[in-house]
Amino acid sequence: MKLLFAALLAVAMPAWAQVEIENPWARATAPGAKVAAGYMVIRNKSGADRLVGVTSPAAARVETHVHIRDGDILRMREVKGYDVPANGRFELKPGGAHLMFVDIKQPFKQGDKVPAVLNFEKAGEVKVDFEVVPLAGPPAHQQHPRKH
Ligand SMILES: [Cu+2]
Repeated sequence: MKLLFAALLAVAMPAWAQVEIENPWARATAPGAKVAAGYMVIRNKSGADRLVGVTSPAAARVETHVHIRDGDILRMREVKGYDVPANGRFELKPGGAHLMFVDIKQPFKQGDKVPAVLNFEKAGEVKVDFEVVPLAGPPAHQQHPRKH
């Protein structure tokens, strides 16, 4: 178990990367859906950086979105990327910031790994695979966030 965990980490976090991606996941899509949302935690081990773009072979384009509360309504808005503070973290999560895979080429199905390339201003390209979880809910470890 420990070995497997180490192997997974090695894939997600190359030793030279100054930015680490934790727990990248996406929700399975409903039939006919054209968009899908992706979430993750960006951890920065260096100076302030910025996620400036994302590409994926699974979608025509990938946008960076945030949710903003407008009275009782939660609206989605595209932003020009996310600032990741020096030696800090930026979390994409349901109801907050998220990647939007637009015009997906096929439905995201539970168990799929959706590849994407994150482009950081300083750290450069970081490859990541989003694990697709059931449409019904976030993965168990998302339901009870750990306190840091
Ligand atoms: Cu969105």
